[in-house]
Formats: sequence, structure tokens, C-alpha cells
Amino acid sequence: MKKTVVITGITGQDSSYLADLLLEKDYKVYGMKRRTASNDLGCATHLENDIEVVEGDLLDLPSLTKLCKLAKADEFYNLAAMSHVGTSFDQPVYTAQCTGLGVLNCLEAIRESRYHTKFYQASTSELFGGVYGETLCSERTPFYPRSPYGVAKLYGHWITINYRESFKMFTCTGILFNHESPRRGPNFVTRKVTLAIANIKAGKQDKVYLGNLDAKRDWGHARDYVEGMWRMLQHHTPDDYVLATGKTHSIRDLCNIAFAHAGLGDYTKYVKVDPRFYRPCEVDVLIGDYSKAKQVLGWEPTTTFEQLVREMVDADCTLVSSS
Ligand code: NAP
Ligand code: G4F
Repeated sequence: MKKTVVITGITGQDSSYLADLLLEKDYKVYGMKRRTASNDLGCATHLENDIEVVEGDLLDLPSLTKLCKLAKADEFYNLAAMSHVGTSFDQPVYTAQCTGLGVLNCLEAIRESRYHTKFYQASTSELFGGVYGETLCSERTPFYPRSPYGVAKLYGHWITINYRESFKMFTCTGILFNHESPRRGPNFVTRKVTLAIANIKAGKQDKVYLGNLDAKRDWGHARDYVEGMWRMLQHHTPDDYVLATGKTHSIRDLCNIAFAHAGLGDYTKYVKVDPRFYRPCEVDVLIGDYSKAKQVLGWEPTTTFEQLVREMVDADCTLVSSS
């Protein structure tokens, strides 16, 4: 019999790659999207005829309960969130409700539906936020979130573990370091840079304004990371795992590689700093230790940072030149 899955946030980057993967594995996919005026499927537009789209909202428990009862799912991936760290400083209450309490709503909906649905929660390396220096963060590193987003995710992380321990539910958390792709939202720094490059090449823009160029992130490819999420729910025991590449690069490195690949040369001719993009509290460096995922799940990243950046630049140049 076909396995059935619920994926929340189906219009987002990760959900669309996860849906691609699970359709290949012959799952029946229910993708939850919140109501919007445009009714756009976003990153999942290409899957319109392959998945069942159901309207629902993380803030609305009845919509989640109804979805769980309809799908009777084997697996439930909660990938929906207010996922932008910068925005969370401007919308802290909404972020707490959506990114924090929304996780509790998912868990309660599964509990109420009484199906033995395995649950994946999208935790984040932002949980480590204020860790000192270039520390390789693992599942044992203490948390120190540095944004309303990080704090909301901390609640989501622990409530997921608490439901595993309290109610013997099969719940996993993936503590994922940054992962990107050509489907990345345009207001995250990698995509902001690669889209700007495409527009500069097409003569539609002459500069790009960024915030802190010295921050460092452990960047991988979203396609690799959704494979890791799936592997977590296939393991016989629910647990928590870091997914990362173990390498870190600054925003300057990103600009260097991206502008050079596009043939535009020195990025400093185009990249200007605008303090509007600084955050009240910054996470200076993130770098992850994925050895547990490698040992237990056999998971490893397959895409280097340079390959990722080149893929994103090429995809945006094609997108802009054909629009
Ligand atoms: P994304 O592209 O921003 O997608 C987020 C999704 O959540 C969108 O489909 C959005 O819908 C939906 N959403 C927002 N508020 C909602 C609500 N109240 N009810 C239902 N849906 C709602 O995020 P992503 O990069 O794919 O990340 C997936 C998950 O992993 C997120 O939880 C994120 O916080 C977490 N995460 C991401 C990374 C990363 O580097 N990408 C790393 C660690 C953890 P709309 O299209 O309507 O806005
Ligand atoms: O691309 P970012 O906005 O990603 P950030 O804040 O690391 O968050 C992403 O990764 C997290 C995992 O660690 C996820 F949980 C989260 O959902 C999201 O997917 O910013 C990366 C860095 C930051 O240090 C930021 O200050 O880039 C710096 N930056 C510099 N200029 C900028 C900009 N970020 C953005 N978004 N826009 C800028 O102009």
C-alpha cells in the first residue's frame, strides 16, 4: 500500500524538494498551504497535478486536526514557519505563535487524530546562535538563541521532544544548518545575491545593498537536507540530528564566488552595505558537526558551497534572461 504523508508549508523551498523526493518514492502527498489572495503554489507550482493541496494554518488547530483525519498519514513533516530571522525582530509575537506554538498545534492534531503518524519538526542551527567562536555544534552543544525566531524554534524543538517522552509519539527533530537552492526565498542572503547578479547582468539593476558581510554560515543544498529529514523518520528509533556540511563561509566569500562565476569580477564594485539590513542581535558564525547523522542514518551532504552558489547564479541568470 502507498505510504501517505502530510507536509506543511508546501509553497516553501524545503517542502517542494521533500515532495519531489516522496513522490519519487511513490508516497501520496498532502501539501498544506495557508490561504492567500494569490492562491499561488510557490515552489510547488510544478507539483500541482501530483499532490493534494489542502488549506490550513499552523495557528488554526481545527484545520490541522481535520487534515490529520483526512490524510491518516504515516508521516507528517512540519516545515511551515515564519522562517525569516530578520523579520522575527519586527514581528516577534506572530513569530512566537506561528513558529513556536504552531508546532504544538501539529502535535495536538496528530494526538487527537489517534493515528500512529511519525512527526518531523524543522529545528534549526539558530538554536545555537550565541555559541562562542567557530565551535562545531552538535546535538550536545548547549542552545543560545539570539532572535525571536530562534527562541520560538527552541519552544518547537523541546515540545517535540516532550511529546516523544510524554506520549511515546514517534517525533524527530532535525537541527538543520542553512540550506539553499534556486528555490530559496528572495529575501535570504544567498538568493538576494544571486538574483541581484542576474539583474545586474541583464542591465536591470546596478548595485545590491546588504547588511553584515562578516557573518559566517554553514551552507548546504536543500535537496541533500530533505533526504536527511526522510531518513530520520525511517530509522527505528525517533531522535534528534544535526544536518550540516562542517564548513563555514562568510557573506564576503559568497559574494566573491558568485560575482566571479557570473564574470562580473570584483564584487565590491556592486555590493554596498546598508545598515538597515543589520540585525539587533547577530549570529556571527555557525558551523555544524553532522557525525551522528552520518553514523546512524548514513547521511552526508553531496554538494559543495561552490557548486551550490554556481547552481544558484546560473538558475537566476536563466530565470531573469527569459522573463
Ligand atoms: P520557507 O521557504 O520560508 O517556507 C516556509 C513555509 O511556511 C511557506 O510555505 C509559508 O507559506 C509557510 N507558512 C508560514 N506561516 C504559515 C502559517 N501560519 N500556516 C501555514 N503555513 C505557513 O522555509 P524553508 O527554507 O523551506 O524552511 C522550511 C522549515 O525549515 C522552516 O520551518 C524553517 O524555519 C526551517 N529551517 C530552514 C532552514 C534553511 O536554511 N532553509 C534551516 C533550518 C530550519 P507562504 O508561502 O504562504 O508564506
Ligand atoms: O540568509 P539569512 O537571512 O539566513 P539566516 O538568518 O542564517 O536564517 C536562515 O537559516 C537558519 C538556519 O541557521 C534558518 F533557521 C532560518 O529559517 C533561515 O532559513 O542570513 C544569513 C546571514 C545573516 O548573518 C545576515 O545578517 O546573512 C546576513 N546578511 C547580510 N546581509 C543578510 C543580508 N541576510 C539577509 N537576509 N539579507 C541581507 O541583506
